[in-house]
Amino acid sequence: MYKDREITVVIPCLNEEEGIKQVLARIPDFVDEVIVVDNGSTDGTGKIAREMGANVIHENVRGYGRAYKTGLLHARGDIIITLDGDHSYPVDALSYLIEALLHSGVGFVSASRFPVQDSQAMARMNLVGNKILSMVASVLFLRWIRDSQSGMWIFYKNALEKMELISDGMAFSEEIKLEAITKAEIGFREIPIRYSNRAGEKKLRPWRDGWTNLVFLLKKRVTPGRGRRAE
Ligand SMILES: Nc1nc2c(ncn2[C@@H]2O[C@H](COP(=O)(O)OP(=O)(O)O)[C@@H](O)[C@H]2O)c(=O)[nH]1
Ligand SMILES: [Mg+2]
Repeated sequence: MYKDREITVVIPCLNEEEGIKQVLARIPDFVDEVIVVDNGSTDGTGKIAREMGANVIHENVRGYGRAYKTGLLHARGDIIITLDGDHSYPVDALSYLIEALLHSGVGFVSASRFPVQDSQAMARMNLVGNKILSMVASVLFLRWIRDSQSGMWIFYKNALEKMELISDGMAFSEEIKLEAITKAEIGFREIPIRYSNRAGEKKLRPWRDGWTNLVFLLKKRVTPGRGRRAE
């Protein structure tokens, strides 16, 4: 519990045995529940996470968004925090981020990796791709978004009820932010964090995922209400 709020951390993992160990070892005591969504890993991710006390949920259909949709269904905390299983997001900043949410007056806070603090942490290509996607999202949705692809979010669980989340892939990251932005009753803020080099192999395919995310943005702008609720 943190200030009378139950806290759930949700982590999607595809072959992250190296990173998940480091992440779970640093989860603070006030976190009530850690959900690791094992997205068909063939390494020891699930076993390690279980041994370290996480609630491991298996989702055999691949995809970052798919993993999140499954994991979020099980989250019971009042406040949900997400991050990657690769130890690239700051686990030691959880209380800072919860405080930011509690003081922000909004329902959804996204941790921005920009301005970049560690120039080694993000490959040049990813940096350029992230900047382009964030710029396009900002123009299309008339709202300044510094890091549309960040995978660390802090939000009240009840914000989920107001969202329509469709994407099974990497576009889930921009989709959940845009849902918070376009649903005025939720509200959106960004707050800078330090981003580090990931452990293990990256799963993002820059060209393919970058293109898919760009098309997703355009489609979402044209047909904002399409799709179904996250099931
Ligand atoms: N790309 C991808 N990532 C997945 C999948 N399932 C879970 N993940 C996890 O989603 C997180 C984001 O992937 P990552 O390679 O770190 O992308 P990046 O942080 O954008 O470079 C990692 O913790 C992955 O292990 C999946 O099917 N595809
Ligand atoms: Mg990552």
